[in-house]
Amino acid sequence: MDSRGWNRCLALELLLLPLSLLAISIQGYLVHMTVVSSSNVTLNISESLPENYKQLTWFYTFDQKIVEWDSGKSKYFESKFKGRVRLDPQSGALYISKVQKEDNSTYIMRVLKKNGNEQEWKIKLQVLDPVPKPVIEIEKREVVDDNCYLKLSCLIPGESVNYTWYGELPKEIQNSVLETTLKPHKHSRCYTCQVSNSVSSENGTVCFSPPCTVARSFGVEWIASWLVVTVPTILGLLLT
Ligand SMILES: *[C@@H]1O[C@H](CO)[C@@H](O)[C@H](O)[C@H]1NC(C)=O
Ligand SMILES: *[C@@H]1O[C@H](CO)[C@@H](O)[C@H](O)[C@H]1NC(C)=O
Ligand SMILES: *[C@@H]1O[C@H](CO)[C@@H](O)[C@H](O)[C@H]1NC(C)=O
Ligand SMILES: *[C@@H]1O[C@H](CO)[C@@H](O)[C@H](O)[C@H]1NC(C)=O
Ligand SMILES: CC(=O)N[C@H]1CO[C@H](CO)[C@@H](O)[C@@H]1O
Repeated sequence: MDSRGWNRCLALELLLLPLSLLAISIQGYLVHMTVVSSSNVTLNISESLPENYKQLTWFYTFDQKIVEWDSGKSKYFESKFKGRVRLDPQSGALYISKVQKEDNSTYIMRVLKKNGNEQEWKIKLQVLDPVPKPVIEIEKREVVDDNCYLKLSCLIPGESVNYTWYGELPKEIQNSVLETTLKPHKHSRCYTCQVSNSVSSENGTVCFSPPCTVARSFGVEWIASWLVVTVPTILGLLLT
């Protein structure tokens, strides 16, 4: 991308950031926007429209027109956007209220200039639902000498999310499952699972008091726990 391109991108970023957008990345002249569902979105380009353009059209996909401005009038087409969109002919901005997941698409704005040429801009809009609260499933086995093996599974129904476990761990774990062994301890130990996508994040926390009792939990909707009777073979398996 040339420096003019970058300037445009920067300008666009600065322009869009205050509009409660949570993540924006830009590649070339195709703008990517990621927004949370139910929010209001403005699709806008960073540059001025050509002077005295003749016609301006916003498309949802190439064959689905949303609105067309021509001879001083905006015509809104029958589409799922009717009643939810508004065009600002001055800037070409398209306001969409209450975006839904189904609204994700590459939107196209096409402008017919006075000289008969057409120019086109594309904005790729991704609409994500906020992540739900995670559910932590606990599997524990008390092994000899008050060592407690824990397998904590952070569960989210069918979503594309990132997981991070925090707690008294050598380092954060980027996985939905945390396996650790609680050594004998005096104070309770807590583990937090953070689930996030690019528009939101939620935590679930579970705490254990010595030696291995679930003490407190936050953001945990239900807990399944299996207390497995300790037998030397399990210990053998776990400690290897
Ligand atoms: C979105 O826009 C509608 C009107 O179009 C307004 O009533 C609502 O408050 C707006 N919501 C947000 C979150 O800005
Ligand atoms: C859209 O972009 C143009 C050009 O940068 C700017 O003048 C205008 O204020 C913007 N409109 C909105 C609604 O953000
Ligand atoms: C998860 O994290 C990686 C690396 O930070 C990122 O590239 C990816 O987009 C994230 N996925 C989601 C669903 O947020
Ligand atoms: C989730 O937990 C992490 C780690 O403890 C913390 O940094 C973050 O602020 C928490 N987020 C929320 C929404 O509570
Ligand atoms: C442009 C875009 O992100 N399109 C996606 C919208 O959502 C459907 C279904 O989830 C996907 O198949 C598209 O790729």
